[in-house]
Amino acid sequence: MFLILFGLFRVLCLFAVFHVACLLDTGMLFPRESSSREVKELNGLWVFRADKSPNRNEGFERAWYKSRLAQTGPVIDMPVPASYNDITQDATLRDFVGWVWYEREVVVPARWVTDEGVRVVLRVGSAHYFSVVWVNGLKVAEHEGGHLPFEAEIGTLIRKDPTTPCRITIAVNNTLTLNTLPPGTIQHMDDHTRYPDGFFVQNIYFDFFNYAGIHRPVLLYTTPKAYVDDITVVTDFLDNIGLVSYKVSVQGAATATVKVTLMDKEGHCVASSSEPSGVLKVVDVKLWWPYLMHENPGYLYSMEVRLMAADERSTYEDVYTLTVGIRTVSVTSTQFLINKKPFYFHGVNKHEDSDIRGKGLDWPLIVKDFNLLKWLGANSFRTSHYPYAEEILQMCDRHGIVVIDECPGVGIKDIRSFGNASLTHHLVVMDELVRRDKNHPSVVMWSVANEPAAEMSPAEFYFKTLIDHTKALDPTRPVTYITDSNYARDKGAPYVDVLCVNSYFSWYHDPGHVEVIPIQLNTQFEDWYGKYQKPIIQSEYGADAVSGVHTDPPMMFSEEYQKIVLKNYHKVFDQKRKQYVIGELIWNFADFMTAQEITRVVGNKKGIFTRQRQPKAAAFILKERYWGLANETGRLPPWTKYPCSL
Ligand code: BDP
Repeated sequence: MFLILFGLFRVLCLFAVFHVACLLDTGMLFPRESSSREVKELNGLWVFRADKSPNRNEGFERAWYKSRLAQTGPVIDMPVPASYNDITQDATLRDFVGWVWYEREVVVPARWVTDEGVRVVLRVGSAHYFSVVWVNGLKVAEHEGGHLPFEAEIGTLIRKDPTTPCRITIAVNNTLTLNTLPPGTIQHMDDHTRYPDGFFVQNIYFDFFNYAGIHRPVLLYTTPKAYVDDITVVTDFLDNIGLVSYKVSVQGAATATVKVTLMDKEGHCVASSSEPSGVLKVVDVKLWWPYLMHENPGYLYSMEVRLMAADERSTYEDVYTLTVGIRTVSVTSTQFLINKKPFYFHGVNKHEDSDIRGKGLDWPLIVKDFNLLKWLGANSFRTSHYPYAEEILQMCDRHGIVVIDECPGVGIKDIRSFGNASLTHHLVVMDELVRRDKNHPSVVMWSVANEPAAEMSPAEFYFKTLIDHTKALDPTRPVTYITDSNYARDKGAPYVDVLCVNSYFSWYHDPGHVEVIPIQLNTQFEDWYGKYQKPIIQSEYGADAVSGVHTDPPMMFSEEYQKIVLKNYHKVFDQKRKQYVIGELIWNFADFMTAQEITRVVGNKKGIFTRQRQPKAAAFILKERYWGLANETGRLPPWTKYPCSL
């Protein structure tokens, strides 16, 4: 009994601080259909026009949102979701910097218009980078940042003139500046003896193509006027009792009653409550376990939240169902614990990247990637270097793939990007990220940045503020950022919970000399652990291999070289994972597109799969290793028993 009370107290304490520091005042629940909510997807073909005027501002000067886009000039078809860059044969559109315009007309169901008790919400899953949205020529939303959703309520607008179709115009600008996340700079070349008039380039400090456009689904959804705006769930367990602490936020009603029902996979009610917040107790709990750590990974309960409210005109009922995985996460000086058991990350770093669609959400690709992760025996990935689609995190929840959830803080290299404006925006991005992803059991750690110039003096204040803020937003998950092993003095490292270190021995340093890897990697681990006494993840390592290039003895860029680099790293991991190394994430899952550079042969080739998801020789090395690790550290479901036939 005492233990249960203590557990309840612990979960309530964690919960009390959850969200105190968030600057946002509304929720961002994933849109789901229910008996009270409808969803209308607006994916498919949109009308498109890039603003190629010299100042890229003609669209605003001539108010392209006021009429049909086709009336302003030539338009083309553009699929949504997709990056626009690789859709046409036009190199100037592939490399375009500035505003592009999307438009779509929608026929809205009559009931949405006539029923004043219905809220109609327009939601953009993500658009890169800065977006402005109009409905029938009136501005409804602006959003900064490329990888997170935003919404606008448009009910009153579409009711203004129910006879006209609803015209949605979205202008998207991919320009990156010192204060955007990721940062970049625009450089104008004014020397007319060397460059044509008006020539400028977008400089970036990260290693992937700056794909742009509407990358995730656009949709309309409805809720009743009084509705469930947000739900926050924190879980714990004691012996066989699961504890689900929850809080429901309601909008649009002065008073409302709430009924919360937690159901198991078979749909049986396992706990319920009539309070808007509280703790549900689940007897004989089925915990959420990572893939390959348990016979039944990714167990999810469903939490149905039913809200009832009334005003002088009507009564409202809203129903929203959230999936809930019951698990805990904690960190010691040498271990990462999931459900109080040591967890070793054997996984990958990914990108949202593929042929033709660029960073556009694509279901065949998502499912293929999960099949490859499972084939490989990977139990985890990092969302390098930005938040991935919610649809991907839902797959992780269901399949038990553990996620380090990274914000787009990649390439913070210029001292001016450590200033107030950048920090303020970075804090808002963390608010938006935690708001969106806080309820995913698969997300076990936040990463606030990748390889920032952490040696610079403003880095200490910047990262202390950012990490403190993130911990205040969510005290239930560890926080990290990814560091470059070259930084002898990393100003943010004292503030992270887990050290995540990237290194490329025998590639960017001592190219061609794989024999240096064991000694350099050993030194890296000893130095970092010696300084901070925190568990370490090798968050990146790898080598480029052009698929089909073979050399013996191994040479850089051949499949054999990639293999031998990996094997040399693995020797050291095997010594250190018995001490304080808690994971290894290969760079990268698949080849991916980058800007055109002399060091890149049509993109980065460090994938163990090609961009088309075919294995290189290194994939088999990793597969052998990961299944071996899983056999040693986990409990394999019978249907996944490692096939030793390599
Ligand atoms: C790392 C970066 C990653 C790059 C990788 C590489 O974090 O974004 O793609 O190097 O150069 O330092 O392949």
